[in-house]
Amino acid sequence: MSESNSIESVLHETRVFPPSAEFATRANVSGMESYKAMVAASEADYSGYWADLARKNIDWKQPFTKVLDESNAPFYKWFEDGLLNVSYNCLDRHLATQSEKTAIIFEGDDGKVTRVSYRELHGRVCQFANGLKSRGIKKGDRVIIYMPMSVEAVVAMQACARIGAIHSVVFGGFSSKSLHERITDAQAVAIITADGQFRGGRAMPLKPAVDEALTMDGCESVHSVIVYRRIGASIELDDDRDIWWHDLFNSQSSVCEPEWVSAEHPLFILYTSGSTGTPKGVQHSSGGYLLGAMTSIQWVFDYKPTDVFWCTADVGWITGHSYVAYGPLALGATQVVFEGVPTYPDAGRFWKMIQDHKVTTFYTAPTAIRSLIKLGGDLPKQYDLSSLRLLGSVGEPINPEAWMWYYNVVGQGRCPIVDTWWQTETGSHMISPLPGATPIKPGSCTLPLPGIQAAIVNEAGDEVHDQHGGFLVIKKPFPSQIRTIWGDPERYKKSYFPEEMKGAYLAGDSAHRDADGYFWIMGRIDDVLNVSGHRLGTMEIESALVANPLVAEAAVVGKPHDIKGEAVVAFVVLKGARPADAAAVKKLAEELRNWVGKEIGPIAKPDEIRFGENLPKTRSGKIMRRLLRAIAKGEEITQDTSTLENPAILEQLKEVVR
Ligand code: 6R9
Repeated sequence: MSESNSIESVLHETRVFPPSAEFATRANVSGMESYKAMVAASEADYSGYWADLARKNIDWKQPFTKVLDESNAPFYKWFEDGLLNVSYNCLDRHLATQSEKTAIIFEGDDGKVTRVSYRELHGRVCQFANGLKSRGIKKGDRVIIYMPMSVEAVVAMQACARIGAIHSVVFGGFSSKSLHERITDAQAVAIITADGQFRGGRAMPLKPAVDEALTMDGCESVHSVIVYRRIGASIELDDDRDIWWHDLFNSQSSVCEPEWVSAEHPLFILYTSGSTGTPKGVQHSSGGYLLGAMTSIQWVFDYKPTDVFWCTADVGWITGHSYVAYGPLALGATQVVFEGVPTYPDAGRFWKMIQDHKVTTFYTAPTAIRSLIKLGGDLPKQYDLSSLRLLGSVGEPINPEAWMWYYNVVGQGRCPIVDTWWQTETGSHMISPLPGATPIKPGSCTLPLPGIQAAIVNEAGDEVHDQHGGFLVIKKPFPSQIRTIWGDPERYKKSYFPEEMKGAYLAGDSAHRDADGYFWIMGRIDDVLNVSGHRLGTMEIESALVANPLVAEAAVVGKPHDIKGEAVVAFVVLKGARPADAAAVKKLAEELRNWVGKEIGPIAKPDEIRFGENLPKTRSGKIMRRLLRAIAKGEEITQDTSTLENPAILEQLKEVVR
């Protein structure tokens, strides 16, 4: 899996790139001594350190008196009696000093550019927030947002925050089934969506998936569907339930007093894949979450008011929450929001946009970098990228080869790369270089941020200091961490704070540290795949496959993929006989791929399907996934297969149907 892949390449990695004197001199955190001093300060007075930052960064309606409450661990609380509003912190507080500054430079799939100032964005958020209130939506209600990348998606999130409603953004590439699962789990009262979205020159409908989800059981809680018109599709509106965004919006006042909430009030729920069962609704707080987004942008992205920041992540993922919808706005930054895809109209799109908008800080995923190398490794040279000063990477380990290209060709050897390790659950960066301080090594996310106590432990939860590695944990609670799994506190405890870990947060990744103490992430320890930086549970894909009437049993594993990081390989046992001719087998495989696409979303479609009369199982009936992983990779089978119930099956499963 990606694990062995990255181990192989990083074991030989010895290059080190210290920050240039020029970058370091101007940096917010300049030199390793400054970093070490921050770490020392955070260790000397842990809660005091975070409290100071919370006072400095956040505008409180009512200051907090309590910092960290550990009395009901692992249900930690931060700044609980403080009152704030996240949207106030992202918008209102900038109006006195920089109301005309551009908050968002939006570029559509078609290349059309719109600029929105802080004053305008504030007005729109207030207007839409009043619209939500007019539909009876109030503090604590859950609102699903199923939208394309747009100014409106940010407005929708901010408007929820303004009235204290808890949003749950569902990525526009997810199917109606996935959407339904999230609507019912969150018991949402409203859905904000669009008629469709443009991607790569094509108009794709969105609203029909909402309609389909709402015909399924358990959606009685939904009383409103608000539809933003993006593609001009003719769609059906249910008079009682549905309303156009513009009809709701236009009649509203642009004054809306924010709802002041406790720092612990849930800002949002974001669903992510775990090792078992249905996706987990990761619940985040308001105060601690905002603090993590803000401090990390200042430290890791070395934020300067003159920056043009561009994080390419969709708001459907945590990266698009912390580094598009909230963090940059809280700091009063100018940022680019992009609707389209990196390869349309050609693989120079990102570079052209960096040139056109004079982007200084560019944050993307290794999978995008790898695909752009493949499609046009020389293309960046055709553009003026001299505005860039800092590059970032997120989502999966970046292989040193892609890192070097990013560094030399995109960054022209001038821009530090911050390889940021973090998760949906951590809310903000945990391990990352500080670009004016940390010497960087290709493939390593380097060192924990100040105030983050990361460590590597063995199965007994004891810290290991050798270089073999183990489980990545975070030893102390930190402000931006997950508060619970929505509606399932037991699962929260079991998933992240298993007893062996002695109170530390178990991240679910394996990692090792080198002689300099740098962290190198090796991959997931659970049955979670990382496909193009997106987390997918093998169980989710297996359940989708067995839900097909033709399928009796299925097992899903990952295998290394040049661009996507990991590819999905499915082993399928049919209920009936396997079709005799090759064309029919191929057709069936295609049918099942599309089925998974419909059940979960196109990102989960298996890259390969292999059919067998059986799956390799131990005599106690456990599927031998290690074996399946070896078969998927085309490796010689060296494992002991003597405990297999049905050894003959292995030959059958080697045959690939594409
Ligand atoms: C932010 C985000 C989290 C998982 C995480 C790890 C992998 C993320 C990484 C990285 C190596 C990095 N991951 N960043 N692995 N280096 N810089 O991606 O959140 O979607 O929850 O995924 O992604 O495996 O556990 P999320």
